[in-house]
Amino acid sequence: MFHFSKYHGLGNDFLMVDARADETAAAMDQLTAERIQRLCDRRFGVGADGVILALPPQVGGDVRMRIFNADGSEPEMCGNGIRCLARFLADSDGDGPGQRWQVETLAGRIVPELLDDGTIRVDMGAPFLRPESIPTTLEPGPAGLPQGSLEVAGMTLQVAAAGMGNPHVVIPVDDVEAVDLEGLGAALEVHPAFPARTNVHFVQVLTPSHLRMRVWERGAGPTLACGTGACATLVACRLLGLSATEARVDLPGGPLSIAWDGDPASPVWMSGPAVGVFDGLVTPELWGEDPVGSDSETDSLDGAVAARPSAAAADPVEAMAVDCATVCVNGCIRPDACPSAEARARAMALLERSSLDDLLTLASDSLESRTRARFVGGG
Ligand code: ZDP
Repeated sequence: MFHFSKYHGLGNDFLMVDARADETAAAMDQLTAERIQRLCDRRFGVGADGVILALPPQVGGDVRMRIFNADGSEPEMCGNGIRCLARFLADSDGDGPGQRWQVETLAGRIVPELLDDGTIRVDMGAPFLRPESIPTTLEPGPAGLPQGSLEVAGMTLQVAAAGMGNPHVVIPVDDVEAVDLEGLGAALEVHPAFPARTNVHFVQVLTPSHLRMRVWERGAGPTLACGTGACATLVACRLLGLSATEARVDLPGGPLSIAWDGDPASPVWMSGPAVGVFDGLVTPELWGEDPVGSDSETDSLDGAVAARPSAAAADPVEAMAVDCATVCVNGCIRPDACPSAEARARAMALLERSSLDDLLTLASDSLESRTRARFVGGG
């Protein structure tokens, strides 16, 4: 069963999955783009801007993070998401203020830290300012970052581009509320000036230390907040001479605090909240069965992973420790080779002596006790 925890950073929301156990990590290659779209669908699924996996580290970090947008695409980094990851790990492992995590991402090593007031401060790394590193076809301009004018939906927009591992285009405007976000956001996301598509940010400078943004995200559309976007926007505004080195950045979902000293080699610092909302289990119907050896192996997210070492990795149900009490409520799923025959016998005995109401109470009690342990007790 796919167990997730719902978290958000200023309304930018994610399904968090603890896949730090090797067998669960192996099973995650069944998380196909199509399944992510289903999970993130706000009507037919759970609903989220994306899915975030906490995975075993590969290059000496504390944990590896993979993020998937609601459309199933895999970006390099996420700002609100890494704060949610820090909060999720702290809630799961019982960590307190001062805890820092060396997180491996496709954008390099990122370091969130839990602060006394419960917010998370993140060393987001240095910005990407060379066109090929963003990537963009815009040439570097006088402000020291790629900039220029782009024709979009019949308008000529003055834009600047910066990367935080993922691409961002920043458009200073007089009034963000007056912007046609749906029209311009969607068009700019796929503009040829951005070969890997891009996140789109309209920014209004209220004062040099107070900015206001609206966001259209690559692979997610309009969102209430974008952490990497707020960082890229402060960097662009600083280089364009529109902002100070530190600013409060207001997003539709709330404010972030962003700081950057203007030196291209210096890290950008982001501080803000992250909140746990609920835990859940996804039904087999929503997860969707995929017989072993089916095509889904080829459309799994990471082809390289498809070439698995052992049969166990080919069957996520086999690879995961089966908790008959929650998984086999409708009868044992692997009667031929139940990985825990003893558990199966207990499950069968439980079924024989319990009414449906008892079983439903049991299932909800177990979910509630786990959620309470994580959100209240920690660990
Ligand atoms: O680069 C992208 O495709 C983004 N949509 C990734 C998600 C970014 C995020 N919203 C953030 O806060 O940086 C999570």
